[in-house]
Amino acid sequence: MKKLRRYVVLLLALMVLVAGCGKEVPENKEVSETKEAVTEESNEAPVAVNSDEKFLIRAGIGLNDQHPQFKGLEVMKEYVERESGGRIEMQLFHSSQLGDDVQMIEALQLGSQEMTCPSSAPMTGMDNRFMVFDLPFLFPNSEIASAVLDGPLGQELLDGLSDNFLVGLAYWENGYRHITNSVKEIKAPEDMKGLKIRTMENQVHLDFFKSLGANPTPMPFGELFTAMQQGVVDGQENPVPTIYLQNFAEVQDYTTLTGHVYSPFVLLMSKKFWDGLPADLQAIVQEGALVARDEQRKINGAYTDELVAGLREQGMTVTELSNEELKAFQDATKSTIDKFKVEIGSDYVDSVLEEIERLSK
Ligand code: KDG
Repeated sequence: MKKLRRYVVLLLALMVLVAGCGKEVPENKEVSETKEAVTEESNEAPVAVNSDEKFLIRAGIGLNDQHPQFKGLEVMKEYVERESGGRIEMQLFHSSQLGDDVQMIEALQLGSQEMTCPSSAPMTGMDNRFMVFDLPFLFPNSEIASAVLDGPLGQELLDGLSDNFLVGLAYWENGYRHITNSVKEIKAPEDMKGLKIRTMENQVHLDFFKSLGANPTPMPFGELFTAMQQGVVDGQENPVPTIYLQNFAEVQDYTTLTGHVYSPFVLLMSKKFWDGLPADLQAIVQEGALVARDEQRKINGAYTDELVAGLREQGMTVTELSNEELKAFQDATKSTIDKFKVEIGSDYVDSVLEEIERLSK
């Protein structure tokens, strides 16, 4: 199924490449022409605008415009537009306005959108190694997670994306995920039995919730709120900033701070668009992605610390687990690591585990 989907995307991308041979990306050409027309209408002497010099980056995400992910995009927009002297314009879209994570990734591959920033979970359709980040209770803290992601092991995965018509620019932070639900307080793995939980579209997440006895349903983020509201699912799991800023308290009563997985965002660009960017602008985009990454992680960290209290103010019961209670969740889901190790690639998993151990000393 995964292979079939990949072939369809490859075929479509080939068709687009053949059809577009020797042409500019249409939307980006239109931007230049619009700007030319505006200049010609004014009384000032027309400024010659070379259509090759203006580029439009449409960046779309699933979360809303209050989320640190969107703030990161705002930082990047400011940097890239300033440093390029206006040769690049960034337009930002939130709340799945351009589609869900999988749809936007496919739009990048076809060259009909320039940038998106999914969680790493839906990326596993392209490279199984991304599943390593979905293994439960892997990273002991976010500093170590960032160091592994920004180091050679994380970079290796970003570099591999070019085979899938994508450019991996950087890892941003989604954060430690926690379980919410509308039925009861969760303190032990047994409490999860029979609960209908929305997960991201990813095998490791499904397996994790199955080993807790829950009933997991994969679903795009954009459909989640309504699914909780209508009782299609009892609960879900996401980091604190998302639970708070997407107002999940309106449809969920309980949060348990399980922190069962650290979820990175992967900042992606369309390779078709990237290949048409002059080298100086490529450098500005790459640098902007890293400048914004550092700022985005800072904002996300601050929100994470502050907003646990916010969830209580929104009326949720927030349950913190003792080390012993947390260990019960770890023990119940240990089998997930063994089950997926071969599929991910034993060598890659071992390298990540060794790196975590080295950084933990
Ligand atoms: O903008 C990113 C979101 O679309 C998504 O990745 C958020 O963690 C997420 C989820 O639960 O789908």
